[in-house]
Amino acid sequence: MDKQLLSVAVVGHANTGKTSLIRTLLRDASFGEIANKAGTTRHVEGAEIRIDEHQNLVIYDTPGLEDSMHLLNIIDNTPIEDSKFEHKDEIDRLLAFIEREHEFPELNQEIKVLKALLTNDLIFYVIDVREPILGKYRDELKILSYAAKPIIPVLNFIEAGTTNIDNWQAQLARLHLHAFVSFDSVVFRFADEMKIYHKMRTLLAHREEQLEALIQQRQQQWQERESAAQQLIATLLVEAAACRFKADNDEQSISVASEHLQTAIRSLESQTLSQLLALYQFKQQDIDQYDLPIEQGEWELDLFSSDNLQEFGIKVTSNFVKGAGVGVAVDIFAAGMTLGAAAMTGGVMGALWGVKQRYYDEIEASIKGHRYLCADDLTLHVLWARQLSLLSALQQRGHASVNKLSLQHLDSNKDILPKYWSKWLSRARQHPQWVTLNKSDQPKLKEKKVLLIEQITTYLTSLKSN
Ligand SMILES: Nc1nc2c(ncn2[C@@H]2O[C@H](COP(=O)(O)OP(=O)(O)O)[C@@H](O)[C@H]2O)c(=O)[nH]1
Ligand SMILES: [Mg+2]
Repeated sequence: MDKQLLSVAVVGHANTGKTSLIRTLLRDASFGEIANKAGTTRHVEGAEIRIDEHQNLVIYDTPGLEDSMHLLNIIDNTPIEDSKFEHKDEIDRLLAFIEREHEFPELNQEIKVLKALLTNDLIFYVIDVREPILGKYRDELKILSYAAKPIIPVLNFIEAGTTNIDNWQAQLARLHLHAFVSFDSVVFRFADEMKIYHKMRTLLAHREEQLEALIQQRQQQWQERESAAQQLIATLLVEAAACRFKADNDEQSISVASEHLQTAIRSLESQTLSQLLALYQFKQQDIDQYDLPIEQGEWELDLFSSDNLQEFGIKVTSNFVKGAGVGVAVDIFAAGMTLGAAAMTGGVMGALWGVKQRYYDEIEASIKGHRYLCADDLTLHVLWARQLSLLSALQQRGHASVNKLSLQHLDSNKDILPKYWSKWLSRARQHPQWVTLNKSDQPKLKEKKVLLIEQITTYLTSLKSN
């Protein structure tokens, strides 16, 4: 069976953001071409959004309507006396005009738009609300109305054009267009996208089921993706905290171990980064274009640079020595584990065995003059803040924006750490095996790790709903 299609044509004046809107809806930055000049889209190009195995939503991009006054004039003067035009209405007039397209080579682009109007189920009419309401827009809307298709005006650039929105609404209402939506493909909100689909469902009553399925599917996809991302971040935190390296009790050995530790944690963060970008379908060229603080798939700013503190608004408190830099790996004993002086003496090993089995390695290391290095709290704080900022940037931005959006403005509460933060860290630090767990490992260990990741993920989810 062929797929059932629901089709939308996106029309509007040149440069109102038609291609950008489609990119954002598709979550695909490679669709079409975007430029800050008129006439980038010269032909009709379509792309599909899957609803389920039987149905798709197809969205067609169209060239801008350039000279609507001239076009309207010609259409209005196109004769429809011929008997083949039985309705003698505006649709017939459009059809009669299209039949004579070869006479109007200069209107070649506009005619493509007219064809799209007639062949699709619904029209998105994209408006740059920063523009004053000029005669050319009224003419455009009049032409659109001839096709007698449901129209959803999409008010774009709402962030920059707030003052004009009321005027546009009033004008649209005079033209019987009440079901508009506002959208900004740069400052993207998932709720706005949902509004578009809800309006479609209202206007296309006979397609209600199909649109309901689309709404469900989009919502589910969005949530699944978000929780997958939260899980990636929680896993990163747990594994980075669990990371440890053994060093002898001398400067040289400690510095080598620190290097290893930093390399390991950098690489964990880097893996998470590529997983997050893949999850949100950002490709390398998109990142360059959008100027995220990422270069060649890596964070521009090194995790262990103290510049992170300012960049991510982290206030340095308590036992951190100002100016000492981030990522000074600390002895695991300094990181909150107290075994008491007794643990340091010989013979105690046997006594502790069984009771504090978990600390066996540390005790042994300290007796033999070794120590373990793990990431300090501040490093993990920076790591956490970076991931939260990145996630919020990936979620908020449409696939259409080209301006730099600095991460640090996205979340002013980054400095507030979760209530159980220290507990999480100390639990992870006690389980160095968690970094490399694989299938053959004990299910018990894995279970505990999964449990902690779940707790952190739940915390992240609760942040969202507040
Ligand atoms: N600030 C902002 N810029 C946008 C928005 N939509 C599109 N743009 C920019 O406007 C320009 C024209 O967009 P484009 O999608 O090519 O318009 P089209 O000619 O109608 O397809 C591009 O530079 C876009 O990045 C928006 O909602 N907000
Ligand atoms: Mg375009």
